[in-house]
Amino acid sequence: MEDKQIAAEASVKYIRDGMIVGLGSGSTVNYMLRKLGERVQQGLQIKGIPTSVKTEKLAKELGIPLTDFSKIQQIDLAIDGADEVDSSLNLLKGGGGSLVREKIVDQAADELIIIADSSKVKSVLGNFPLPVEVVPFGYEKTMEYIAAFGCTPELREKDGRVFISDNGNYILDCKFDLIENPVTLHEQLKSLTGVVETGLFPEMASKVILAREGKVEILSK
Ligand code: ABF
Repeated sequence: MEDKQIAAEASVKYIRDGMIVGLGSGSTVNYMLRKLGERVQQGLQIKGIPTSVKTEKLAKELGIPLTDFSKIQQIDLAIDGADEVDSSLNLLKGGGGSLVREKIVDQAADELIIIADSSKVKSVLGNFPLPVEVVPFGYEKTMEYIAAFGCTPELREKDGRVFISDNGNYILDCKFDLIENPVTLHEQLKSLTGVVETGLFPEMASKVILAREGKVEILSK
């Protein structure tokens, strides 16, 4: 079993009867969904809030009951993936293009658990290009403003066409040298009118469940 699957399946132990669970996105989360689906078939009573159209589709296929923000008061636990994690549990996310809905769900949760293989752990964020979701209107100008913070923004494409997020926006993948101050950079980028959200999730995760060569490791604040 690969490390990301080990980490994903270990996270399901934290889901208890009656919980409202934020369901993240990505291949590691997909392993978690499959394990969660098995537990639901065995009688676990939970309802999930999906963070992407892809997650919603897989959750439905697995028989995981879903709900939405109009029907719930609180999200007890969110489980999500990440592209990078630093030693302060700051996250760089959005490689899958679902960062806006992920952040809405993750920040609404009482607890956020991140699942990943150990290759995601970095001393400093930024080796992975930072995804930034932007409004399509005037994105060329928004790109200029973002580049002024010391990066090279690139408009994400998929299958030869501009990638459109679940929210109808564009994603810019912004290559920084390194991101020494993720909180400051996030705030600077969010101050730009055309920016919807950044893939920096500073100080949000309460726990990171990793797997390294088959063994589970837990990072917590
Ligand atoms: C999602 O998990 C995204 O934010 C992130 O890009 C992705 C990581 O995908 P994978 O688990 O496939 O590495 O939450």
